[in-house]
Amino acid sequence: MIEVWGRRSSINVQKVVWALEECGQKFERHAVGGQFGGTDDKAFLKMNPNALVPVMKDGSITLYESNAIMRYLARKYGKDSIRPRGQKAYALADQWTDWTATTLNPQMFTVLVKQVRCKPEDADPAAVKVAAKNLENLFKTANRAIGKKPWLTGRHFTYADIALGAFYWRYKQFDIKHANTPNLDRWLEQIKERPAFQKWGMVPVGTNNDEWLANEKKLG
Ligand SMILES: N[C@@H](CCC(=O)N[C@@H](CS)C(=O)NCC(=O)O)C(=O)O
Repeated sequence: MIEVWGRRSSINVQKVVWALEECGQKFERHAVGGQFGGTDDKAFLKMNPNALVPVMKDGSITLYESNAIMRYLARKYGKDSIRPRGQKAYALADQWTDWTATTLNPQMFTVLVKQVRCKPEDADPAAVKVAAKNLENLFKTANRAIGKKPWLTGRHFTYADIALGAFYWRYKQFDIKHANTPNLDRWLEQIKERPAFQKWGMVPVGTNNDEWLANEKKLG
């Protein structure tokens, strides 16, 4: 049985368990990280010396890095579900997946830790304002790229839709000024219809630290 280590409030864990569900794979998940701790345990550090979630174990393969895990799942189990079909779709799926991690995530992280997941005295509205402006531009870029296409890379759903979908869902919950991105809104409506997203991706982020921590505990 595939095993996953990670708390459900983590966006990177959400991507992995959502991908597993899309691939129709059964798995066992252990709530680790955040309030649950465990990432500094010797056994965990052996799996991921970075002390971060998620970690996935499939037989003799133990992997960290959520996007690497999604790509592994796509190759091994994702034909007809999350695996891109053809060179162009593969190239675009990787481009967008990397974009979420390297370009989008730093701005998302600023809003998360300076507005939602911080004590009131540690909030930094100025930094959040700058990040929100950057996010408007970034999501407008993605909005133009998806255009009228059903999914990010074309006609078929791929792991890139999971990578961007998890972030866009969270973005829409942030209490900040949002970009006008109707193509992404239309695409998110399709994502919301997917049972795997409903089960693993539709996770409330909360508007303040207390809500965040309460959600984390409730979700496991
Ligand atoms: N690049 C890594 C980032 C992993 C990461 O930053 N994980 C965060 C949660 S999203 C974490 O483990 N934080 C510490 C904790 O939960 O205790 C990935 O995509 O898997």
